Amino acid sequence: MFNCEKNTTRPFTVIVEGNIGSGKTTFLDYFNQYENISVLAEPLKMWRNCNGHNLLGLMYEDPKKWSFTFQSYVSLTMVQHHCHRSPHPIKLMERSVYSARYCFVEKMKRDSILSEPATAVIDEHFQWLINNPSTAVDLVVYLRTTPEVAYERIIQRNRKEEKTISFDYLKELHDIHEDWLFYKNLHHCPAPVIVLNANLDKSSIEEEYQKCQSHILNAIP
Ligand code: DGT
Repeated sequence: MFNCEKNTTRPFTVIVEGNIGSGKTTFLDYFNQYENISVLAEPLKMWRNCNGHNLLGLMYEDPKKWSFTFQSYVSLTMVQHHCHRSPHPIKLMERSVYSARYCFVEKMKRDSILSEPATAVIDEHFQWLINNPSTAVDLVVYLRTTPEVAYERIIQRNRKEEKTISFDYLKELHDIHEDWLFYKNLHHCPAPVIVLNANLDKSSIEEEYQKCQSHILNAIP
């Protein structure tokens, strides 16, 4: 069994989840102001450049060919974040091994993008990971948007790899997040969930963030 935090106390670990375009980065930026929190943004830069290969771009260009490769790399980079030795008592992570499996791989399974053998490997790997102490989490913050708002934000930010994302894709990914974290009838939640209204725009969202601020900041005495 691996435990990257061996001989250290595991920080209070918060994973920030929500659909593509739900505002996870803005949420993390807000909590960056606190000195006792380590903020780990999603390793998007690595996904766009794995030894010269843009795996994110390849996955969107040809999902059947590249999804397994992409998910393998997502899993590695997420484990690196779960294992990150935080110098602070609180750690905030953008996404996790959980949303990779419970949302994205779930969607790929439904769309028959992954072969059964590929899914079997991903599942064995995932089961092994979540039985290890390093992937334990203490709180989930679910940034809940409507798919319409998330879609509009994706259009506005205009990331070149994401041009092929359709509204239907985003809506199904939304439903999967909802079933997992709001209705809690899909997969198990790894920790208690705080749901925030992430449809609000930048001018009013900080008030919404404050609803979970004390849960995070007061977690460690
Ligand atoms: P935001 O807007 O700040 O809430 O965060 P985003 O939308 O930049 O971050 P995220 O994680 O929702 O998505 C970044 C890109 O990476 C997006 O195109 C979806 C993709 N992505 C993230 N995790 C996975 C995964 O496990 N599998 C697949 N297929 N795509 C993923």
